Amino acid sequence: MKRPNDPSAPAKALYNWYPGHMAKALREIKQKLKMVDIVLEIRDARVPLASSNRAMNESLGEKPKLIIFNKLNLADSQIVDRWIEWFDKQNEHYVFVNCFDKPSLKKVISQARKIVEKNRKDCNPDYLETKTKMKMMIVGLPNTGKSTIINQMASKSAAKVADKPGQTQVQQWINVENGIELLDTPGIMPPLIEKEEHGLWLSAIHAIPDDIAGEDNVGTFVIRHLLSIKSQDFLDRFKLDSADISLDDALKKIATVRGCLLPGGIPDLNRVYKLVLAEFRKGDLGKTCFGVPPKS
Ligand SMILES: Nc1nc2c(ncn2[C@@H]2O[C@H](COP(=O)(O)OP(=O)(O)OP(=O)(O)O)[C@@H](O)[C@H]2O)c(=O)[nH]1
Ligand SMILES: [Mg+2]
Repeated sequence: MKRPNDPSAPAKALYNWYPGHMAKALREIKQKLKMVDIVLEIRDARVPLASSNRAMNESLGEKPKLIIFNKLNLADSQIVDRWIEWFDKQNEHYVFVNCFDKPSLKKVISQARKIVEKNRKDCNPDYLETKTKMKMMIVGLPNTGKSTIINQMASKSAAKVADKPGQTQVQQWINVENGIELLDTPGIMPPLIEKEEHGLWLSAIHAIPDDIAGEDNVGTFVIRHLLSIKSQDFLDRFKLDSADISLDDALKKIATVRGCLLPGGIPDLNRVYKLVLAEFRKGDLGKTCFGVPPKS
């Protein structure tokens, strides 16, 4: 594994994580495509573009697709509004949700059904709306909440979920009421992450395991980011008086406030990075987004 402090590591390679089960999962997605009416692509509302996967999307061909930007409850609502304005100009079906909110998930299902019915009519002008069967394949990057969405839609714990990327490793069909069948698939990373910044964003939201880029690298990035946006939740939680402090001072203060100290009062940085990442991912350090919509 290439570590961030390894000078021989090319920046692009640092964040690449493409274990064997992902290549297999992509092949299986292509095989099952014919069986489904629609693909739900799950992305993370905090990283709306970089949490997509161009290689995977290309293999979906012309299949109707609905993009779900999940984890809305962790995202900065002002930046989300800018993304909504931007996505309204793109030719794609999309919705932002917190999947633990049942009414918004119901809307997702009815939006998917509309897309499916329109597609059926477009393919066959004599088609009469049936409102019966609908098969949906759920795809996306690891840890974006695919299995959780399925469980929420099915109102049961049918698919295993975990707060770590790579939980689902095999496909699984799950039946929902009203003739809906959902296909859970393993999270798939793009084979190559082109920009270092995207690698950091995806590590911060835990689409990439921490041991790929290193907790120190990801933890440092998250602290710098929270200081740069002057997150009040972050400042309050660690009793920081101001965001205009150095990274070192922030690390020392967090270590002191949380008692992460080695003998002699030296900050235990490994513990600090771990706790910052855990609390950030729970949303305890404020709602945030990485990046803003492109100008064009
Ligand atoms: N805050 C918040 N957490 C969510 C949401 N959706 C899912 N999660 C959490 O995200 C974590 C990952 O969920 P999973 O459903 O296992 O993600 P997955 O996409 O199936 O992951 P892989 O199987 O690894 O590809 C879990 O800890 C969920 O509780 C959401 O809308 N908001
Ligand atoms: Mg899963």
